Amino acid sequence: MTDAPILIPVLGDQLSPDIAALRAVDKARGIVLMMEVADETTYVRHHKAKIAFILSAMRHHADRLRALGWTVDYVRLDDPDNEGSFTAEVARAIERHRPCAIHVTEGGEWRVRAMLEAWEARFALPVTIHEDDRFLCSHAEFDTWAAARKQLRMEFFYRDMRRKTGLLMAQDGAPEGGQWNYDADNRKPPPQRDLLMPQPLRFSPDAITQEVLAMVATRFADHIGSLDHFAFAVTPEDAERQRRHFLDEMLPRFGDYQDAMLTDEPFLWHSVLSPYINIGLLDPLDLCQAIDQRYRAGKAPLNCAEGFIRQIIGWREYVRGVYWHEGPDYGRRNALDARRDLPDFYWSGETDMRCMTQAIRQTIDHSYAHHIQRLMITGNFALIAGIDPHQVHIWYLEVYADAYEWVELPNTLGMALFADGGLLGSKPYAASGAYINRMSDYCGGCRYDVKKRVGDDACPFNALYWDFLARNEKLLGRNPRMAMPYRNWARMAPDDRTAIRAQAARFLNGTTGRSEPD
Ligand code: FAD
Ligand code: DLZ
Ligand code: SF4
Repeated sequence: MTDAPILIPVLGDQLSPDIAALRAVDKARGIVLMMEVADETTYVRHHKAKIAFILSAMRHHADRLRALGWTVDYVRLDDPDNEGSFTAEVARAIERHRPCAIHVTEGGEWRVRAMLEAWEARFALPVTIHEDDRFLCSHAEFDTWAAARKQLRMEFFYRDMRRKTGLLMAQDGAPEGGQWNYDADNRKPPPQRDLLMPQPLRFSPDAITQEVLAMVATRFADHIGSLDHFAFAVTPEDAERQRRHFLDEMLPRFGDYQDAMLTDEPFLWHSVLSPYINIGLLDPLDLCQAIDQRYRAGKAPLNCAEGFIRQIIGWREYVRGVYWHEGPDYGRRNALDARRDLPDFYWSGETDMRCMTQAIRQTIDHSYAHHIQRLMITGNFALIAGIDPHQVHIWYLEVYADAYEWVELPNTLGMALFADGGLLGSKPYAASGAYINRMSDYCGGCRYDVKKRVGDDACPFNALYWDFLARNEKLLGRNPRMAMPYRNWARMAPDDRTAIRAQAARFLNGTTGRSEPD
């Protein structure tokens, strides 16, 4: 038997001491390799705060693993010998440590999967790639579920996950309260401005974070985003503080205002926990169990507890399943043949559309927007304006601190843009200004009139919405869930329809060019 060590590369979104590869190796023989590498910081031009968050959390995690007794070899981005990629850094580490094997936990995107799968041949060493069991649903389980269905609807997947976990289940195997889904209770318009509205905790940068922030400010000066508002937790202890704060202060009203938007209130009653869950600082099942307990203790209403748990064991697990099930070409789909370029204002927020400015500016400031802003403001605009899904996908992957391809891509391409032709959603989430007006206070202060369809001051979402329907009638006209809007379109006077389409064309031609087909 050899005494040679076992190398355990731990990637930047695997910051849990329980990650599968660590559990598989004896501490006495394992050498953990953590790598800050140029390829990962630039494969898309991530928001500065996203890079700072991940690198600082990685550095804190290395210290934690050392304190737990692991030997950790940590390669910093500013190390002059750093070769800039996972594979090249593993090669250098092999020279340093002469391991007899590699154990690694699978990565969160096809690009990284291909990289890890090539290591065995390249390094002539046994490489074990462990499945990432931070998720509730394994790849095999999702594939079995999908194979038995014509349509992959989240709702049925979610019910299976409820049964599997026992979350919010009554004694008799029925869902708590008799219904599986309380979404209908979770669409309240925004409340009056509330001086006591909770805000997420802000964590002052410690010495490690300050060093990372300085490095990111210099090295990634040309990436989108501000570091001035940086307040993310970068340790499990601080992430836990935000988790408790959410459970105490936000959860009891989370459901009611889940879809609401208010000017200059980026967070409302949202948890702002996704960055921590996605890199391993918080465990998703543990969080859902805490919410289940709050409900049972009478500290959270059912619509709030169910609404939150559905997002995690339903949507989060489901989109991941779809991402891996559909294969590496999923990201190339463009069912609606949308070919316009992403308008420049996505990078600056400089547009007269106040809803877009609000969603984009807070994204630039905080690397955060909540779900309805992502889906019904920036996503809806891209959908009805016919923006190239690939460009939209890259934008979302870059700008949000919680963005990894396994979760971002299906949400963007499938849910927001309908570019997978209806695999993820049974109809496009297309909406006119009326929806935004109902769910936000944005329209009041906008230079556009949300009630108008045509004219210089008409809300652009209105003409774009009808133009979207008209443009895509061949594909969407027979969708039963779109029957009502198409009936309304058909009922409009021909002159009105012509004027609306001309209005949309004028707006689009002044805002976005067309990209060439692949
Ligand atoms: P809360 O509103 O407090 O929700 C609770 C938790 O549920 C979140 O922390 C998250 O873990 C989970 N969740 C909620 N909705 C979803 C969903 N649709 N898919 C997966 N998990 C969900 N989420 C990401 O984690 N990373 C992304 O890159 C990402 N990109 C998105 C892109 C688009 C176009 C859209 C429409 C949604 C995207 N989402 C993404 C889902 C969702 O918007 C974020 O998870 C949520 O806004 C994170 O903020 P929060 O923690 O305050 O969420
Ligand atoms: C997103 C990211 C960034 C910005 N930088 C690093 C890094 O320097 N080192 C690292 O290990 N991981 C980083 N990550 C996260 C990886 O991109 C992520 O682990 C893969 O995409 C697999 O999900
Ligand atoms: Fe957005 Fe139209 Fe409302 Fe202005 S009027 S905020 S563009 S929906």
